[in-house]
Amino acid sequence: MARIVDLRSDTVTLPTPAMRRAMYEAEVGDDVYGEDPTINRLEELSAERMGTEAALFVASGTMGNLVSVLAHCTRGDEVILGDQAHIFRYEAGGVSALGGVMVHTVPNRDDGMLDPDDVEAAFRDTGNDHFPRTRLVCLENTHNRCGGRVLRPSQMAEIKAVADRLGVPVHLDGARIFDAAVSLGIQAKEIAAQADSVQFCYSKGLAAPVGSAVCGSRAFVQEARRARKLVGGGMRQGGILAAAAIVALGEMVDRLAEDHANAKRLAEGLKRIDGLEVDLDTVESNILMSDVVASGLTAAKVAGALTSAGVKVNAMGPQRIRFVTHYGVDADDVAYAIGVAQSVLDTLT
Ligand code: TLP
Repeated sequence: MARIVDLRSDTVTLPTPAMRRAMYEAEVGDDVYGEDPTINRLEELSAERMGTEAALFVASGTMGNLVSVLAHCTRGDEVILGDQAHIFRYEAGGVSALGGVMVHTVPNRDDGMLDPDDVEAAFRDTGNDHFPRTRLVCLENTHNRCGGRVLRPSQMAEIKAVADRLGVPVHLDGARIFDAAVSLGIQAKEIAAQADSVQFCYSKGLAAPVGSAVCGSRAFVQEARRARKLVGGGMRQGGILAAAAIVALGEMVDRLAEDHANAKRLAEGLKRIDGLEVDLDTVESNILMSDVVASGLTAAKVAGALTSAGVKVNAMGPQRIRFVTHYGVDADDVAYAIGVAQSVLDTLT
């Protein structure tokens, strides 16, 4: 069979042998009654990792962000978030469709940050009956569409300060918060401390098959639990899945550094290819973006040709391709992918 290197996303990671064993042996119960010991354990461990009072196991990052917004907001409220935010771009408009919540976007800077002045200017005057009520600010770290860029806690604190002053909470889409933490050489809880609630995924770089956590105060998590039921996310004997997530938290965090090193290697290799542009300074975690402008081709064309040649990638814009490294890709795969990219670009240009 022809060799495949799948760089579409870290969502394609397969569970480790230790995860499969843990799933087989998991003690389970009915989680809607709070009786699944494995989910209860996972929730404790997750809260501990984020430094929050409580955590909730949910089916996906999308569901985690949705129930967080539902817990913070009511219909007609407004959320301020970046125009490149995953919640705005890739979650099927769930907060509006299911929560009746308006989104108010402000531009994301290239590094994934929001301008604190823009956030402040986006706040509504609560004394004016014409306006929706600003109820939440959302950040994302690492930032997916900005190319896996990492926000430092000090940057997040600038946004938190504005939100605190204006009296609304901050939610962090921390789908890849452990990538941010490993990249900065700090604990994830130092990042989580700059938000009132956090969603993070077990199922991306950490390689668990399914699931995310929603973390925050006990009162917030209770509301999120109710919202999870509302959207059909009460999972009964979900401990089978939580068992893999426990292994993910325990064994898969530190190795994210390998994915980051592989992303750097890949970036250096792709940069040498005529027609592909990569800004090495922006490669901070396991995601990198390559510009195809110089090739004179569309990203869809180049991504299609790479995929046909066995290096699977996604176009993330008319002239941008995203490459994501993960547990299923080693240094040899990276070297192979660079070689394939070279010959694909030679053929196309
Ligand atoms: N992102 C996926 C796609 O939806 C684009 C990917 O391949 O990167 N927040 C962030 C920052 C994400 O990147 C994702 C997934 C989610 C939330 C949603 O997680 P899931 O897929 O578990 O619903």
